[in-house]
Amino acid sequence: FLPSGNELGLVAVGFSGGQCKPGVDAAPMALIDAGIVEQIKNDLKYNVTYDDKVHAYNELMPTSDPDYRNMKKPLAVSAVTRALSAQVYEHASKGRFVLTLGGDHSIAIGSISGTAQAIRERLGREIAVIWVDAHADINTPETSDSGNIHGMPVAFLTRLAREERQDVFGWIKDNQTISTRKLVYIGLRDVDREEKKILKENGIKAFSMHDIDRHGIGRVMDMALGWIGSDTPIHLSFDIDALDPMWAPSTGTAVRGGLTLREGDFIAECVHGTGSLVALDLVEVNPSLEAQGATETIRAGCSIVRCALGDTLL
Ligand code: B3U
Ligand code: MN
Ligand code: MN
Repeated sequence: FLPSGNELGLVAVGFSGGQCKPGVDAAPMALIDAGIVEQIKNDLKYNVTYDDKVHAYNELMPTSDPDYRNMKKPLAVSAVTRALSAQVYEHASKGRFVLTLGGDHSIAIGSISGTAQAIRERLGREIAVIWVDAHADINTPETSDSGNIHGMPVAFLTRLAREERQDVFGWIKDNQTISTRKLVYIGLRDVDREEKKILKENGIKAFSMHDIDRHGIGRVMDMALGWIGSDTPIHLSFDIDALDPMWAPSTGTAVRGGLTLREGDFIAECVHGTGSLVALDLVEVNPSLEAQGATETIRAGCSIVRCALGDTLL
């Protein structure tokens, strides 16, 4: 089921409405200016399908978007992720590997639902999701303290949170959802109390920074990929804040005690090595925060993407 012929579809999503800090919408352009597309084409030899646009989805923005069930900007996030879901589906259903450059992590509602649907239809398979992040992003609207939807995407994708209203994620169909059994976290270190309860009660596989300290990233990757099992299509959703702020300071909610640059790259290399990776998100790069560190954060993001696409050291 490998995406055939090194075909890659790129979607650039300049959206920041899943959280409160402006600037994360500028990340796709910053990554592209740093040469990510050339690297993918020339160095890694992918055939890239890209509409040459950073999508802001301005035409989808509601004039009024009051909080609903404690969610901030519910209409905007729902509309953008719905449109993104269709874009990602379009690429994935044609057998392309899909690279989505965010944007805040709420956009994973769109990218993962699109991949899940395409892989179900094309291969009759459920995808696995590897979520690399300092945070679990599995709050329901009711458990969230912040109301920021970038802290909720996993809840909506797994149906732990659901909403009937079509304009507030009610558009998510069963064939666009993922199973909690095929979800694995790596890098967690800032998980809300209610989220910990959700992880426990649902038996969700999670490797925290403690686990990485104890076992080393090599064994953690063996365990993570062993849990998923070989021959399962994988969507990798990589939040740059999984990296320690030493390597990726320019992100909305930096948490100290994170992954080194090499550990982040290693995760991406290992997932590539399965031969089962079908889609990748890179999210939460915010070049306007810690401006001195923006260049390194962008370079770290480019490096993660290259590693996930098969760049090798030797
Ligand atoms: N869990 C908190 C904080 C958070 C989640 N994701 C990020 N921050 N980046 C929340 O708001 O749900
Ligand atoms: Mn996240
Ligand atoms: Mn995060």
